[in-house]
Amino acid sequence: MTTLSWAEPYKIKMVELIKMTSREDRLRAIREAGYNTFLLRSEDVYIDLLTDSGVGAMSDRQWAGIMMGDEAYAGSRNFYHLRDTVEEYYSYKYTVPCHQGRGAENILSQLLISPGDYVPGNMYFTTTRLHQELAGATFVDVIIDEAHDAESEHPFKGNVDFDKLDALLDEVGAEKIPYICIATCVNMAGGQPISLENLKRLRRWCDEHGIMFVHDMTRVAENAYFIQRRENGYQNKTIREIVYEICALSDAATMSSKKDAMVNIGGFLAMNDARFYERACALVVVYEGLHTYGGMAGRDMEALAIGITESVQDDHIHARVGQVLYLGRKIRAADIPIVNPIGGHAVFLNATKMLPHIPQEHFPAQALSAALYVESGVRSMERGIVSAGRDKATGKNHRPKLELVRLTIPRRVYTQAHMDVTANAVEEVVKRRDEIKGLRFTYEPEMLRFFQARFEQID
Ligand code: PLI
Repeated sequence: MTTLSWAEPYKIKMVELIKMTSREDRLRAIREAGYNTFLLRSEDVYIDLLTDSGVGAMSDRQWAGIMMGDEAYAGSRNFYHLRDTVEEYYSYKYTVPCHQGRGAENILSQLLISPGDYVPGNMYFTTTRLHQELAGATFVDVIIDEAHDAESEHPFKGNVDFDKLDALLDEVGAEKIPYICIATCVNMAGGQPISLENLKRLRRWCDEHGIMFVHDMTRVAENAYFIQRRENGYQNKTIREIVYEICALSDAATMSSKKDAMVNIGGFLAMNDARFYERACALVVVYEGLHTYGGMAGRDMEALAIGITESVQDDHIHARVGQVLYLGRKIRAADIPIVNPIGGHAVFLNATKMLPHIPQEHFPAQALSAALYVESGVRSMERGIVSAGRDKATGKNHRPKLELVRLTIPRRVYTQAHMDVTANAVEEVVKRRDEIKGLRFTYEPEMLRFFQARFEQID
């Protein structure tokens, strides 16, 4: 029974101690980290909102599953449990385990893309686009314009714009579009959902043009929550039913199980076509491992199978998104600009508005993220021009309209008091915003630069 309160449907059985550091410690740490929060040691972090990936708290049942690991090289019973769970909850007939989401993206991109192809998607994701590009494709953004506007209150900012999709089709032809890649609860847009109406229309479009529909289902349960709350006709459906309905519209999926499914490591590629499965099995052995473990330990596949069942429970998802909404509303109430509507996995601060004195080429979101850490020990992540990287053809910086700092909430980890501390920390850093300086690169990696780039302050 879903109640009005988002109170957690669990109690705490084990805790991990964390400690607060001094401002001097944090200043030293961020300088040593080249102003990149990815390069901090986690021991120097108080509240870690870098990501929701692989950092959720597993349940006692999942930990019991760890003890049930069958570590046979081939044909582990945990693989069959995982495969059956994927089919039961997500509809896909065949499952190829991978070590995490990008492992699945690599296999998918290599199998489906030929050099010169185009892959449309509802906004880029860093690793997804990179694997498409490494396989020779060009990513084309077909998300609605509202998704690029932090202030638009559109309830389904993850929706596909069919005019953009048709324009691409007219320009390059269906034979150059091997598939469309659609993310549920679009990460880079601020954790924004896609509607079932839009997904159904996309299914018809794909059938009409003979184009495959691939689903990045990393945060599908959170997307289902917004459908249940916002889309006509779904109020009385369960999250589990909505998740199944979403998945059943697509032909294949990549999954980073480190998010929705609350495991520390793991993912998969799933599909309905037997021939595609055969080809994926042939390739997974090259990069990940045998097709019955693909880079995952048996115990991790067991924890994942259990995590999937927990991730679609209404009470769980209500509490999970409820906590994100709680933090977002608190920050918004202090007149701090964030992406609206508040998303499913994170609150995104609008750095463009918060730091108008820093031009985008001096990385305002990166600077704000570093300043928030120094202020409070809260670790966040840049999601703006640094994350967007460079255009593969021109070498110039992509210049995304959204220049954001992401406060990402791990699942089942932090308490309401931690959210209060975080909101206060953001308020404090806003008070000192004029002191925040822009940054420039001292080291810029060629690929996925945001992970390991280093910066210095511009005086
Ligand atoms: O981190 P991986 O390789 O398990 O998954 C890659 C990945 C694919 N799709 C989407 C939508 C993601 O959000 C994603 C990973 N996201 C990370 C690590 C994040 O911090 O958001």
